[in-house]
Amino acid sequence: MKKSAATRSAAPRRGPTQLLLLFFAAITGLCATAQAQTPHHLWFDRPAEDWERESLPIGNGAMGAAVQGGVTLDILQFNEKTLWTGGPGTREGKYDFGIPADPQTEALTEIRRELNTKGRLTPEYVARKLGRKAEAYGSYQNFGELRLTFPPSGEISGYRRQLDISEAIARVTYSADGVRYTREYLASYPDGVIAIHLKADRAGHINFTAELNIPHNRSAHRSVRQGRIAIRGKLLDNGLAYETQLQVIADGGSLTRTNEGGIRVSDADTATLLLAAATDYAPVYPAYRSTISPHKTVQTRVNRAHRKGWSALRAAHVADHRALFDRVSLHVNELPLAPSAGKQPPRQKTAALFTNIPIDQWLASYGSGNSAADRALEALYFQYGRYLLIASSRSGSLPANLQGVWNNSTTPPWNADYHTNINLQMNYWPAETTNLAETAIPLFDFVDTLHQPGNFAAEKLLGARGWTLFLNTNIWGFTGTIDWPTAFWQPEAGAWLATHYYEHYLFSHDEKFLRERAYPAMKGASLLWLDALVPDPRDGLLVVSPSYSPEHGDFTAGAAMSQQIVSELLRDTLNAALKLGDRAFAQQIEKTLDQLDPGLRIGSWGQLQEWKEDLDHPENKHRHVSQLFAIYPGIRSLPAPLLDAARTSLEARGDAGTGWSRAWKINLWARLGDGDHAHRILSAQLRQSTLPNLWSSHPPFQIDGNLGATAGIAEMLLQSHGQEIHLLPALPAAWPSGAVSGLRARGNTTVDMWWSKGQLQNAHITAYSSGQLKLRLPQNGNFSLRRASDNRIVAQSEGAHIKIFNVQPGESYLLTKANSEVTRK
Ligand code: FUC
Repeated sequence: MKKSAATRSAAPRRGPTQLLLLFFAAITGLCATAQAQTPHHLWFDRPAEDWERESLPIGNGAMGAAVQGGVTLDILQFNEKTLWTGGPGTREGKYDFGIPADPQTEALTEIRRELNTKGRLTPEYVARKLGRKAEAYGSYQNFGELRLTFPPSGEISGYRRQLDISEAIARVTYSADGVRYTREYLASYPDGVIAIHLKADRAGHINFTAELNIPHNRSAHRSVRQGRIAIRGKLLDNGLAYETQLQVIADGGSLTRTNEGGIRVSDADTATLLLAAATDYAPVYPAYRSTISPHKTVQTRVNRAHRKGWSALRAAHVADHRALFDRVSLHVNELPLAPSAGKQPPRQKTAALFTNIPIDQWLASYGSGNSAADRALEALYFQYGRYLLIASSRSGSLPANLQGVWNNSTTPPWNADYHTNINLQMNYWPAETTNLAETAIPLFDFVDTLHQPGNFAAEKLLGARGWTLFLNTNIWGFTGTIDWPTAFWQPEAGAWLATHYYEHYLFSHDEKFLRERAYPAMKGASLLWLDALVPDPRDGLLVVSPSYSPEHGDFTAGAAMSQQIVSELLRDTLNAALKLGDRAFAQQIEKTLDQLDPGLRIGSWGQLQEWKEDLDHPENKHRHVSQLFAIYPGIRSLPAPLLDAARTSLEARGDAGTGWSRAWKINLWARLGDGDHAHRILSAQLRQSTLPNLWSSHPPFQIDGNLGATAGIAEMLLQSHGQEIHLLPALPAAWPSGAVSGLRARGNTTVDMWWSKGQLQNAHITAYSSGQLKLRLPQNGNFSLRRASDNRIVAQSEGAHIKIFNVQPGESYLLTKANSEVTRK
């Protein structure tokens, strides 16, 4: 079992007892088995014909590429996150960040007045008054294609195109004319390049031509020199400067320049291709342009990677990726496992059968009877979400957009932008819980850049201090509204994003982050609501008005989601203000919270109301389940009647939905403690909302469904909202046995667990801060909790299934079930 650096450095201070040795041996054995039984790769037995359904994604956060792996024509479509049309510099000069020159507060007041008298207004009516046509909003762009053309060969055999998600390497292998060929593809974060290595098992057999193609919506100056193709130019739309360079390196054989501007490799033993791309974008309001030319950035990266060479580049890449990926292992099984200390549990006989079938066939056969195969696919899908988050969100670049970092179009769906009424937030749901907190940094960096234009949005559109944005944003600080009636009004987006900063603090206990980054963002987002909430004449409580439950129904005042988000943020900010000693602000928030409508009402058919008035229709199946924000991603514990009402609403909405909608429901059912229901939705997501390459489909492909489902699986196994850590809160019957290691809980702790026959056997909790933890245990079994360093029982119990104990940083605690299979041996 691999551990994070943090876990390693926090090893117990004193020698572990025999019991601990037994436990570690068992867990280690299980996790080693988990690696063996849960494959960390997906593969096809043919090249991709369809980019969206079949390509295999690699990425380093800033750059992404889709591996298609053709035998005679291999197309590597690639992206760089900052290549966007729109924004400042567009030729018409119309870009205004979505903010009107004159305040629209009069129109706002008028709408509020009308809502007070009429109760409801149609989205079309409100959009005419408060919406605006977005100008020069722009779209995320396909950067281009690297095309590798190979000479025709005899019959191809043994073709395999595989993505190894634990090493983050894609590989194409096949045989032709008695020669075995291998191509490896990676996107290196440490070196900032995409690299491809081609080899054959016979010397002198690497022959191909490499060309770069770019879309026509940009000027292009090409040069080919010393094995390097460079293309540079500007987007016609906004003058954004870009450059891409490809270095071709051959070992043995020769390199020649083709008449078409490509590079031919002839009779080489191996070849390496290094690809970099950049623009002169800078995440700085208002110009968003850097003084560093993309030429310099790209040239430096390719030169450095060239000097480093393939082996060192590959080794650094794998080490970098594994340092994140290996922190969590998950294995679920339909059979009880009974490990004995020091011995590995027996391997599943069926393992070989399902790990060795192509992913499209494996996915197609999901649910048709081979439950070992199904469980392994679920675990793979969980880890694939972690892989995709690592590949599309690393420090130093923009956050994961609607398609992560992968986009093959110049007019992608929804501009492949950042939607903030669920999608961007969902992308980051797994970041903390699945031990990838670093991947959330691009989100904070990005949202920080929205504060300034967000101040103008607050002022001009809401007449308030602070900052916010609405439904959607681009990389150019768009914080205003658009004119799409059933979605444009989402002024709580800033508040929702600000809660992510606080989550990062709750998981990490990083007080510097809280003080310097989270609190300013949270305070600014809260300030807006101190100004923008209005008293509701119906009951005098403070409400958001106008308010719109995402993409559903009419405009009203005080829809549940609006109120729940604002309440969540204000409570987070109050806690942070108290912690940091900002008493004056804490008092202001307390006062507002006292009068705030919390947006939690039980309606006539027992449902959690979506609107302040009881308007919900029990037959309604809308994909957004916005009224359940407080259940998830909200982090407060709620009283049982509200949870029951949430259950009623969720049941009425049904299990169907688009990719992200199902993913949300997995999290919600997990929070409601119904693992079987969560699992049912996960199964439907795999069957109906997942493309053969395991990308989630809305349709079209959207990364949120992948990342949301990964978060949902983590939430089934471990929860830590409501000030307690809940072990196996929603374990489905389909997963009677399993082991997970490395999940993170709020309170700066890491948790490993092993369960068997549907029952928790042991858990290992490592603390990284001092404080008090409260553990909620499954109902079955009696557990003892011991400190690893001296084997002392540490917890006081509060009721049979609650353990409360003080923890020290670097100390581990072992929870053992009486008569557990480990302790008996
Ligand atoms: C939200 C969703 C849509 C889609 C879009 C990108 O507006 O309601 O279904 O996912 O984002």
